[in-house]
Amino acid sequence: MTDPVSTHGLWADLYRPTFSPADSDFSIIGIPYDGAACARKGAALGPDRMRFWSTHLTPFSEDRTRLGDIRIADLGDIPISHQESDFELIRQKVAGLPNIPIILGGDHSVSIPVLQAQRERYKDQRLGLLWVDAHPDLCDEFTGSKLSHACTLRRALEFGYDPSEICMVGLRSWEDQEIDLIENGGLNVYTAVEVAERGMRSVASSVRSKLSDCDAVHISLDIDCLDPAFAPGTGIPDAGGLSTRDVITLFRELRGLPLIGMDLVEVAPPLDPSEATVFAALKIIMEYIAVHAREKQ
Ligand SMILES: [Mn+2]
Repeated sequence: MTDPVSTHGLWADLYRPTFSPADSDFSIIGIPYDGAACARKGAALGPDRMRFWSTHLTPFSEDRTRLGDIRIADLGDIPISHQESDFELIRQKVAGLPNIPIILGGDHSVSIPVLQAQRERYKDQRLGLLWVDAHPDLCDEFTGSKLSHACTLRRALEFGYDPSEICMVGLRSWEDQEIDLIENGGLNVYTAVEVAERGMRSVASSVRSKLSDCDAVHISLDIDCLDPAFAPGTGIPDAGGLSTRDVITLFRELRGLPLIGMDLVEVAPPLDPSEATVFAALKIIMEYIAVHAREKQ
Protein backbone atom coordinates (compact mmCIF):
# COMPACT_ATOMS: atom_id res chain seq x y z
CA MET A 1 0.00 0.00 0.00
CA THR A 2 3.03 2.26 0.33
CA ASP A 3 5.88 2.77 -2.10
CA PRO A 4 9.60 3.23 -1.44
CA VAL A 5 9.45 7.01 -1.81
CA SER A 6 6.49 7.61 0.51
CA THR A 7 7.07 10.59 2.72
CA HIS A 8 4.25 9.73 5.15
CA GLY A 9 2.14 6.78 6.19
CA LEU A 10 -1.28 5.93 4.82
CA TRP A 11 -3.69 8.88 5.06
CA ALA A 12 -0.95 11.33 5.98
CA ASP A 13 -0.06 9.35 9.12
CA LEU A 14 -3.61 9.61 10.52
CA TYR A 15 -4.14 5.87 10.00
CA ARG A 16 -2.78 3.12 12.23
CA PRO A 17 -3.51 -0.57 11.66
CA THR A 18 -4.59 -0.83 15.29
CA PHE A 19 -7.32 1.85 15.01
CA SER A 20 -10.86 0.50 14.99
CA PRO A 21 -13.97 2.46 13.99
CA ALA A 22 -15.03 2.66 17.65
CA ASP A 23 -11.88 4.56 18.67
CA SER A 24 -11.45 6.60 15.47
CA ASP A 25 -12.98 9.77 14.08
CA PHE A 26 -13.41 8.45 10.54
CA SER A 27 -13.89 5.14 8.76
CA ILE A 28 -12.65 5.06 5.19
CA ILE A 29 -14.18 2.45 2.88
CA GLY A 30 -13.36 2.06 -0.80
CA ILE A 31 -15.90 0.77 -3.30
CA PRO A 32 -13.96 -0.11 -6.44
CA TYR A 33 -16.90 -0.32 -8.81
CA ASP A 34 -17.57 1.38 -12.13
CA GLY A 35 -20.08 -1.03 -13.60
CA ALA A 36 -22.86 1.57 -13.53
CA ALA A 37 -20.84 4.27 -15.29
CA CYS A 38 -22.39 4.75 -18.73
CA ALA A 39 -19.48 6.33 -20.57
CA ARG A 40 -15.78 6.02 -19.79
CA LYS A 41 -14.86 3.66 -16.98
CA GLY A 42 -11.89 3.77 -14.62
CA ALA A 43 -13.44 4.86 -11.31
CA ALA A 44 -13.00 1.32 -9.98
CA LEU A 45 -9.32 2.19 -9.56
CA GLY A 46 -10.08 5.36 -7.57
CA PRO A 47 -9.78 3.98 -4.02
CA ASP A 48 -6.46 2.28 -4.71
CA ARG A 49 -4.80 5.37 -6.21
CA MET A 50 -6.20 7.67 -3.51
CA ARG A 51 -4.74 5.42 -0.81
CA PHE A 52 -1.45 5.15 -2.70
CA TRP A 53 -0.90 8.90 -2.98
CA SER A 54 -2.26 9.61 0.51
CA THR A 55 1.18 8.56 1.70
CA HIS A 56 2.55 11.78 0.21
CA LEU A 57 0.24 14.10 2.12
CA THR A 58 1.15 15.98 5.26
CA PRO A 59 -1.14 15.97 8.32
CA PHE A 60 -2.07 19.64 7.93
CA SER A 61 -4.81 21.49 6.13
CA GLU A 62 -3.92 24.50 4.02
CA ASP A 63 -4.64 26.90 6.90
CA ARG A 64 -2.15 24.91 9.02
CA THR A 65 -4.81 23.19 11.10
CA ARG A 66 -2.98 20.27 12.69
CA LEU A 67 -4.72 17.02 11.82
CA GLY A 68 -2.44 14.89 14.00
CA ASP A 69 -5.11 14.20 16.65
CA ILE A 70 -7.49 12.79 14.07
CA ARG A 71 -7.70 9.00 13.89
CA ILE A 72 -8.65 7.20 10.71
CA ALA A 73 -9.67 3.55 10.48
CA ASP A 74 -9.30 2.30 6.90
CA LEU A 75 -11.65 -0.65 6.55
CA GLY A 76 -10.43 -1.54 3.05
CA ASP A 77 -12.67 -2.11 0.07
CA ILE A 78 -16.09 -3.60 -0.45
CA PRO A 79 -15.90 -5.23 -3.88
CA ILE A 80 -19.03 -5.35 -6.01
CA SER A 81 -19.83 -8.33 -8.18
CA HIS A 82 -23.63 -8.22 -8.04
CA GLN A 83 -24.80 -4.63 -7.74
CA GLU A 84 -28.06 -5.22 -5.88
CA SER A 85 -26.88 -7.72 -3.27
CA ASP A 86 -23.50 -6.07 -2.72
CA PHE A 87 -25.10 -2.63 -2.35
CA GLU A 88 -27.05 -4.20 0.50
CA LEU A 89 -23.73 -5.14 2.14
CA ILE A 90 -22.56 -1.53 1.81
CA ARG A 91 -25.79 -0.30 3.38
CA GLN A 92 -25.38 -2.64 6.35
CA LYS A 93 -21.70 -1.80 6.82
CA VAL A 94 -22.23 1.97 6.76
CA ALA A 95 -25.40 1.81 8.87
CA GLY A 96 -23.47 0.01 11.62
CA LEU A 97 -20.52 2.42 11.81
CA PRO A 98 -19.97 4.20 15.12
CA ASN A 99 -18.05 7.08 13.53
CA ILE A 100 -17.96 9.24 10.40
CA PRO A 101 -17.77 7.42 7.06
CA ILE A 102 -15.65 8.67 4.17
CA ILE A 103 -16.59 6.50 1.21
CA LEU A 104 -14.33 6.41 -1.84
CA GLY A 105 -15.94 5.55 -5.19
CA GLY A 106 -16.33 4.06 -7.57
CA ASP A 107 -18.97 5.57 -9.79
CA HIS A 108 -21.78 7.61 -8.24
CA SER A 109 -24.09 4.60 -8.00
CA VAL A 110 -22.13 3.41 -4.96
CA SER A 111 -23.54 6.39 -3.05
CA ILE A 112 -27.06 4.90 -3.29
CA PRO A 113 -26.58 2.46 -0.37
CA VAL A 114 -24.46 5.02 1.49
CA LEU A 115 -27.25 7.61 1.37
CA GLN A 116 -29.73 4.92 2.40
CA ALA A 117 -27.56 3.96 5.39
CA GLN A 118 -27.13 7.57 6.48
CA ARG A 119 -30.91 8.07 6.29
CA GLU A 120 -31.29 5.05 8.58
CA ARG A 121 -28.66 6.20 11.04
CA TYR A 122 -30.33 9.58 11.39
CA LYS A 123 -33.96 8.52 11.07
CA ASP A 124 -36.45 10.88 12.69
CA GLN A 125 -33.82 13.61 12.48
CA ARG A 126 -33.41 16.45 10.03
CA LEU A 127 -30.81 15.09 7.64
CA GLY A 128 -29.38 17.58 5.17
CA LEU A 129 -27.53 16.64 2.00
CA LEU A 130 -24.90 18.74 0.28
CA TRP A 131 -24.70 17.48 -3.30
CA VAL A 132 -21.64 18.77 -5.19
CA ASP A 133 -21.74 17.56 -8.79
CA ALA A 134 -22.02 18.67 -12.42
CA HIS A 135 -25.11 16.46 -12.66
CA PRO A 136 -28.31 16.18 -10.62
CA ASP A 137 -28.49 12.36 -10.97
CA LEU A 138 -32.28 12.63 -10.70
CA CYS A 139 -33.15 10.15 -13.45
CA ASP A 140 -35.70 7.53 -12.44
CA GLU A 141 -34.06 5.03 -14.76
CA PHE A 142 -31.01 5.34 -16.98
CA THR A 143 -29.63 2.91 -19.57
CA GLY A 144 -32.21 0.42 -18.34
CA SER A 145 -31.18 0.57 -14.68
CA LYS A 146 -32.59 2.16 -11.55
CA LEU A 147 -29.16 1.76 -9.94
CA SER A 148 -27.35 3.83 -12.59
CA HIS A 149 -24.98 6.57 -11.49
CA ALA A 150 -27.51 8.96 -13.08
CA CYS A 151 -30.22 7.85 -10.60
CA THR A 152 -28.45 8.35 -7.26
CA LEU A 153 -30.26 11.42 -5.99
CA ARG A 154 -33.59 10.18 -7.27
CA ARG A 155 -33.18 7.07 -5.09
CA ALA A 156 -32.18 9.28 -2.14
CA LEU A 157 -35.45 11.19 -2.45
CA GLU A 158 -37.25 7.86 -2.20
CA PHE A 159 -35.27 7.03 0.97
CA GLY A 160 -36.84 10.10 2.57
CA TYR A 161 -34.38 12.94 2.08
CA ASP A 162 -36.34 16.19 2.19
CA PRO A 163 -35.77 18.28 -0.98
CA SER A 164 -35.79 21.50 1.07
CA GLU A 165 -32.78 20.15 2.98
CA ILE A 166 -30.80 19.23 -0.10
CA CYS A 167 -28.35 21.81 -1.47
CA MET A 168 -26.95 21.11 -4.94
CA VAL A 169 -23.82 22.99 -5.97
CA GLY A 170 -22.02 23.05 -9.32
CA LEU A 171 -24.83 21.72 -11.55
CA ARG A 172 -24.52 22.32 -15.30
CA SER A 173 -25.75 19.27 -17.21
CA TRP A 174 -29.30 17.95 -17.49
CA GLU A 175 -31.37 15.04 -18.73
CA ASP A 176 -34.89 15.77 -19.91
CA GLN A 177 -36.40 13.58 -17.18
CA GLU A 178 -34.67 15.69 -14.50
CA ILE A 179 -35.98 19.11 -15.50
CA ASP A 180 -39.30 19.01 -13.66
CA LEU A 181 -37.72 18.04 -10.32
CA ILE A 182 -34.99 20.67 -10.76
CA GLU A 183 -37.47 23.42 -11.55
CA ASN A 184 -40.40 22.42 -9.33
CA GLY A 185 -39.07 19.87 -6.83
CA GLY A 186 -38.22 22.22 -3.98
CA LEU A 187 -34.49 21.48 -4.12
CA ASN A 188 -31.94 24.21 -3.41
CA VAL A 189 -30.03 24.52 -6.69
CA TYR A 190 -26.82 26.51 -7.05
CA THR A 191 -25.57 26.04 -10.60
CA ALA A 192 -21.96 26.36 -11.70
CA VAL A 193 -22.96 29.60 -13.44
CA GLU A 194 -24.33 30.98 -10.19
CA VAL A 195 -21.09 30.11 -8.40
CA ALA A 196 -19.10 31.84 -11.16
CA GLU A 197 -21.26 34.97 -11.06
CA ARG A 198 -21.99 35.30 -7.32
CA GLY A 199 -18.74 33.84 -6.05
CA MET A 200 -18.47 30.78 -3.82
CA ARG A 201 -18.28 32.76 -0.58
CA SER A 202 -21.79 34.02 -1.18
CA VAL A 203 -23.16 30.69 -2.42
CA ALA A 204 -21.55 28.85 0.50
CA SER A 205 -23.11 31.22 2.95
CA SER A 206 -26.57 30.49 1.45
CA VAL A 207 -25.87 26.75 1.63
CA ARG A 208 -24.80 27.12 5.22
CA SER A 209 -27.96 28.92 6.22
CA LYS A 210 -30.18 26.38 4.39
CA LEU A 211 -28.50 23.52 6.27
CA SER A 212 -28.13 25.27 9.60
CA ASP A 213 -31.27 23.75 11.16
CA CYS A 214 -30.30 20.19 10.24
CA ASP A 215 -29.34 17.66 12.90
CA ALA A 216 -26.90 15.99 10.51
CA VAL A 217 -25.40 16.82 7.10
CA HIS A 218 -23.98 14.34 4.60
CA ILE A 219 -21.87 15.41 1.61
CA SER A 220 -21.97 13.58 -1.70
CA LEU A 221 -19.23 14.91 -3.95
CA ASP A 222 -18.74 13.84 -7.55
CA ILE A 223 -15.27 14.91 -8.68
CA ASP A 224 -16.85 16.05 -11.97
CA CYS A 225 -18.17 19.04 -10.02
CA LEU A 226 -14.71 20.40 -10.81
CA ASP A 227 -13.92 21.85 -14.20
CA PRO A 228 -12.01 19.36 -16.38
CA ALA A 229 -9.08 21.77 -16.10
CA PHE A 230 -8.80 20.69 -12.45
CA ALA A 231 -10.06 17.12 -12.72
CA PRO A 232 -9.90 15.63 -16.21
CA GLY A 233 -9.79 12.07 -14.83
CA THR A 234 -13.49 11.33 -14.59
CA GLY A 235 -16.02 9.47 -16.72
CA ILE A 236 -17.95 12.47 -18.01
CA PRO A 237 -15.91 15.68 -17.73
CA ASP A 238 -18.18 18.70 -18.21
CA ALA A 239 -16.63 22.08 -19.02
CA GLY A 240 -17.53 25.25 -17.15
CA GLY A 241 -17.20 23.75 -13.70
CA LEU A 242 -16.03 24.67 -10.23
CA SER A 243 -12.42 25.25 -9.30
CA THR A 244 -10.75 23.24 -6.57
CA ARG A 245 -10.52 26.56 -4.72
CA ASP A 246 -14.32 26.90 -4.88
CA VAL A 247 -14.79 23.52 -3.21
CA ILE A 248 -12.28 24.30 -0.47
CA THR A 249 -14.06 27.61 0.16
CA LEU A 250 -17.40 25.79 0.33
CA PHE A 251 -16.06 23.29 2.86
CA ARG A 252 -14.49 25.98 5.02
CA GLU A 253 -17.89 27.68 5.28
CA LEU A 254 -19.42 24.48 6.69
CA ARG A 255 -17.79 25.03 10.09
CA GLY A 256 -20.15 24.33 12.94
CA LEU A 257 -22.56 22.22 10.88
CA PRO A 258 -23.14 18.65 12.11
CA LEU A 259 -21.20 16.86 9.36
CA ILE A 260 -21.79 13.10 9.52
CA GLY A 261 -20.06 11.71 6.45
CA MET A 262 -19.00 12.12 2.86
CA ASP A 263 -18.79 10.07 -0.28
CA LEU A 264 -16.34 11.15 -2.97
CA VAL A 265 -16.91 9.44 -6.28
CA GLU A 266 -16.06 9.23 -9.99
CA VAL A 267 -12.28 9.65 -9.67
CA ALA A 268 -11.01 7.64 -12.64
CA PRO A 269 -7.19 7.48 -12.47
CA PRO A 270 -6.65 5.80 -15.88
CA LEU A 271 -8.26 8.84 -17.56
CA ASP A 272 -5.70 11.27 -16.14
CA PRO A 273 -2.03 10.30 -16.56
CA SER A 274 -1.01 13.41 -14.59
CA GLU A 275 -2.95 12.04 -11.57
CA ALA A 276 -3.95 15.62 -10.74
CA THR A 277 -7.53 14.37 -10.35
CA VAL A 278 -6.48 11.95 -7.59
CA PHE A 279 -4.57 14.71 -5.83
CA ALA A 280 -7.53 17.10 -6.11
CA ALA A 281 -9.72 14.44 -4.48
CA LEU A 282 -7.18 13.96 -1.69
CA LYS A 283 -7.02 17.70 -1.09
CA ILE A 284 -10.80 17.79 -0.74
CA ILE A 285 -10.75 14.85 1.70
CA MET A 286 -8.07 16.48 3.86
CA GLU A 287 -9.94 19.80 3.92
CA TYR A 288 -13.10 17.89 4.92
CA ILE A 289 -11.19 16.25 7.76
CA ALA A 290 -9.87 19.68 8.73
CA VAL A 291 -13.39 21.03 9.26
CA HIS A 292 -13.80 18.32 11.93
CA ALA A 293 -10.30 18.85 13.34
CA ARG A 294 -11.00 22.54 13.92
CA GLU A 295 -14.18 21.66 15.84
CA LYS A 296 -12.26 19.15 17.95
CA GLN A 297 -9.55 21.62 18.97
MN1 LIG B 1 -21.58 13.84 -12.03
